Amino acid sequence: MITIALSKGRIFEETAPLLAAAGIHADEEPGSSRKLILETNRDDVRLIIVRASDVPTYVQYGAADIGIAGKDVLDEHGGTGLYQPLDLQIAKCKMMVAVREGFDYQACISQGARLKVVTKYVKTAREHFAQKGMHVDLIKLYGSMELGPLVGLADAIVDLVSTGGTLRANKLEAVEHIGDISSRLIINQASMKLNREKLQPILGAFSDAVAGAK
Ligand code: PRT
Ligand code: MG
Repeated sequence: MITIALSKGRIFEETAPLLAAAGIHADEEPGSSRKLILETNRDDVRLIIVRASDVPTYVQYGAADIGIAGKDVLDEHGGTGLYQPLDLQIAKCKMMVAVREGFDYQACISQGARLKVVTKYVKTAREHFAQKGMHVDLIKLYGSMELGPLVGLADAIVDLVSTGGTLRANKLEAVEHIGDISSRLIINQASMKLNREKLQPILGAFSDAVAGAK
């Protein structure tokens, strides 16, 4: 049995066409189903539906053979035990630093001010500010980072931005680009060796579908 770990929402939506290209169709829509294990048209392939940030963990420990996870999530996880053979070019966005409109971020940097930063991406943020030689106090949040600077919890946020609509709606502005994010196919390293003849065609179909979508 090949188990594929996916999250609901934008990753599933953008993965469904890739699965279809590999001849894999879920029996139910994860959006409407409450089931956490979805059977597919193939007897030897099933999908499990997990939190986006948990996908690498399921694959690392072999509870799933394959997963699809954002680079943001993989950077925080660290990638232990995972092959990352393919950039799927889906769920694209940017990791950014943002502040309240009018907040003089550059002046803070040049004065060497110690900034308070809220983020879900503590490792990414720590590495980014360390590389810039900036001293920051990082405060971990699990969501709605945009609120932090509005209520005095922080001076800045590190978060994902796609359309920019959330920043605008909360009168925040992006001041620094940390990196480009997209979702990656990940494979358990031991499973890749043991199940190569089953995994290789799926990997190949995904790879062709991504190349065709360019
Ligand atoms: O389940 P859990 O809440 O823990 O996970 P999650 O919220 O990370 O899952 P999900 O499904 O929202 O995101 C899954 C993956 O999609 C992420 O890991 C990213 O790799 C990718 N992705 C792409 C995004 C975005 N774009 C994105 N815009 N993930 C989140 N956002 C959020 C962002 O954090 C911000 O709050 O959308 C808001 C900004 O969007 P705009 O369009 O207003 O700029
Ligand atoms: Mg979300």
